[in-house]
Amino acid sequence: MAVLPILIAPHPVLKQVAKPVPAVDQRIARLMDDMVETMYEASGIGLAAPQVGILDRVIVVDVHEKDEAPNPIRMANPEVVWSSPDLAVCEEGCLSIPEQYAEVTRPSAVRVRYLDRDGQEREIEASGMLATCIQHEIDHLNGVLFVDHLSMLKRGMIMRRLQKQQRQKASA
Ligand code: K1U
Ligand code: ZN
Repeated sequence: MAVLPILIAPHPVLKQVAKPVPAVDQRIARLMDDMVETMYEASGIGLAAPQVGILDRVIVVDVHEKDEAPNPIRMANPEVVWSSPDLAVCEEGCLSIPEQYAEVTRPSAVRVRYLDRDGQEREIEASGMLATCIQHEIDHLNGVLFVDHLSMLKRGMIMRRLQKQQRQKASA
């Protein structure tokens, strides 16, 4: 397995729409494993393939608590087949927008169809942080970042703070 470099906004690849994978072959299974390792190394709870520069519809998530065993979920071609009418507000972060956080409103529960690491079709019903994280990752597959759910004012503030932080990091 390998740790992959994570793209930082405003990288143009993060705004592109990823392509469905025709099947979960060896390359996709390997990509899923590398993404799980990359997510853990970055202390994240999710990761989408475009964040590592690959425009395939693949995501990984793991929202296990610190006192629980790791529970990574690998998904190809994830698709929301049902969303709850009730909404939840959750503070979100993004490994492609480091150290910036904001509250985002989304459906509080979702049912998602996907292909697992063995290419088997599965469905999962998620609520709480898992629902938020899966929706955040599916957004990445459609070129959408959590800041795109905010007002133009808040988005501008976060992107300016990010650019300042990246400039300081580059000159340190
Ligand atoms: O897709 C990503 O960039 C990963 C992202 C997932 C995510 C976090 C929070 C809400 C929705 C989706 C992260 O893992 S950011 C880092 C993180 O662990 C975190 C940040 C804020 C709240 C909880 C966790
Ligand atoms: Zn993200």
